[in-house]
Amino acid sequence: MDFLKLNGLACELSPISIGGIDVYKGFLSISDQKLLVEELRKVAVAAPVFSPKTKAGRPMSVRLTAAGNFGWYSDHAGYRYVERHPSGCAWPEIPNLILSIWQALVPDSPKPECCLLNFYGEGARMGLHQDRDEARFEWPVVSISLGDEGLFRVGGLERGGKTASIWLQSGDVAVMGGAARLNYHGIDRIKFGSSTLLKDGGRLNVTLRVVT
Ligand code: MD6
Ligand code: FE
Repeated sequence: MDFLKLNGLACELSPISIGGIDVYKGFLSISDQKLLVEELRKVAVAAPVFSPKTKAGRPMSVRLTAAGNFGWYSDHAGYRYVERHPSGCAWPEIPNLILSIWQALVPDSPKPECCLLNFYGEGARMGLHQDRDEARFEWPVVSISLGDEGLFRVGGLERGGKTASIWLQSGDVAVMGGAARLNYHGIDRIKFGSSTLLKDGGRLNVTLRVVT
């Protein structure tokens, strides 16, 4: 695998299933995580993070940006993928290192078209939601956790149903596909300062998706 010194091969690791989402604990070595942060910083320089507004008009506590053919945006008009950063520039390319994680875990899926970066500072959270802005739901979403721990909650296909939770730590990678692809999920809170990976603390989550 290019560059990556993964702690194991995906086919040899047994993920933990949480609400149907496969979580590969400790998938990325510390050196992988450091390389990823360097690459993702370059993305955030080319495409600075911003706080989109929810449909209700409140700014999200998470700051985000993206790489790839599409980024994600939201305002009063709703949630959608967009081909340009709010500045009008195209999104930077998805770093090869990130593509190799997708390739390692879901080799039979087409290449991801969006690499969404969610940055959680102290107190940031993400409410329960479904990932359903993509044109098709047959391809998985791959999610990489870096930095501080985040409490990930997963439910089913309906809001208000039973949920299960797991702390996602730096280097964990989750795959949400198959019957779980449209399950509700969110981040209740982070343990600010629990990791030293990011210079100023916080949590960085990277999700990869096929959009069209
Ligand atoms: C987060 N993750 O971990 C938010 N979406 O910060 C997501 O919203 C997510 O982890 C789709 C698939 C996996 C995820
Ligand atoms: Fe999501």
